[in-house]
Amino acid sequence: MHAWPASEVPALPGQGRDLRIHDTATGGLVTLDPGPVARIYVCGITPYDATHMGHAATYNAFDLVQRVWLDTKRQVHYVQNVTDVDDPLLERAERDGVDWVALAEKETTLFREDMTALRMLPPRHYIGAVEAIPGIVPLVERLRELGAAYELEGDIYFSVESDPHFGEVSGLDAAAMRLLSAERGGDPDRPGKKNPLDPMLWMAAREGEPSWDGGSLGRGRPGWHIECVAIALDHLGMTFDVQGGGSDLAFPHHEMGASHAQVLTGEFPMAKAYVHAGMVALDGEKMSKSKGNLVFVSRLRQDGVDPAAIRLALLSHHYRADWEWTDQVLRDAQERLTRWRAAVSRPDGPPAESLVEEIREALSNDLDAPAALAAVDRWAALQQDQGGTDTGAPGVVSRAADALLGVAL
Ligand code: 5CA
Ligand code: ZN
Repeated sequence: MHAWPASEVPALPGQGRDLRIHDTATGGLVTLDPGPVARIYVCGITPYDATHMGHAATYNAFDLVQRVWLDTKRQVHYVQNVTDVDDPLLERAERDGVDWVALAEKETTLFREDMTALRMLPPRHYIGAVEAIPGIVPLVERLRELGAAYELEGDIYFSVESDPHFGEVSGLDAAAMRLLSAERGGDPDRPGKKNPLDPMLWMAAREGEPSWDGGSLGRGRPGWHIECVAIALDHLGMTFDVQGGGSDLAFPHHEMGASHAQVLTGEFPMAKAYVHAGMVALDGEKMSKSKGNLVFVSRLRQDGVDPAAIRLALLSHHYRADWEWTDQVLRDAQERLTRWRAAVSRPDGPPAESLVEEIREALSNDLDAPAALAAVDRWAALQQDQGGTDTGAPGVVSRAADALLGVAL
């Protein structure tokens, strides 16, 4: 699949800083030292509805990761998937009487447009589940050979007990895992499973549903976790730097994915940091396509909201916090954008070198975007109150906002 066009990332004076970030598996901050090429996998959308503010907030967090690394002059190998075949997509297509392929294409196109408008840097590889199937089949076959997978009425399951590290990503107890498994696409109550938590690797073809040739697995379609693992291992290999997504993916998705990868390769861990963004809510409940309590990026854009203001609204919350989308959040962001634009539109201003360092420091400290915004606010207030004589400063501030925060002033 093709991704979307990259906005330019201006070069900044001085030196970028290494990223310290919260890792769900260890529960603490880790300083990543990726070497010249940083490797990150971020779970992409299931394209059955438009991009909402929750998705945008999560992709904003990982866009900051990429920007921090680019600022250290590293290359970034960023991989993202599109879950373009899965139960929720097929169910929505059925409900609306539309072709599931057409629905996925339409929503993926809209997602690309939203990401472009928000200045999210594209992944280097943007891969659909369907196009990954030829790579998924041999992995499931290999898991069977290793005795880590078994068949149940034609479907193939992964045995969580085959990974001694199972449970280490989310750190949850069995009861909590069971509850979340039932809520998030698992089938803990299906009779005949070795362990209720075992996730499906390959689902045998169902009447009226799409299916593909699975070689020795028979016709069917892939499970959700093995999809991401196949794509990640293919493009990044093992022990990549960051596995990212929203906090609703920590269990079961990233837990299962890590176990699949660890059993397949015999190496540990799959990722050096499992990074999870908080959940954005609307009217007190997590924004979700299944609940329908959504604010769409595309809707705001249609209404004439400047994408830079949407971006500032996302940046005004720490990525790990759960927060509530309100009209006031957007109004505050619009007001901030106006202040910042006025401040950089003058021919000179207060010196900005230390501001660049403050933004760098804030972002390298577990992506503290609110602290970065506060630093720019202080410079803009100084500009407003006292002005300055540094003719390079407004340009430096514009370039820093663009390069490090993805905000075009
Ligand atoms: N296709 C899978 C991942 S492989 C999936 O979870 N798709 S999704 O469309 O449901 O979500 C895409 C990304 O947005 C995921 O990282 C998910 O954790 C995140 N996300 C979904 N809802 C919210 C929300 N309300 N707040 C923050 N992030 C969210
Ligand atoms: Zn995923």
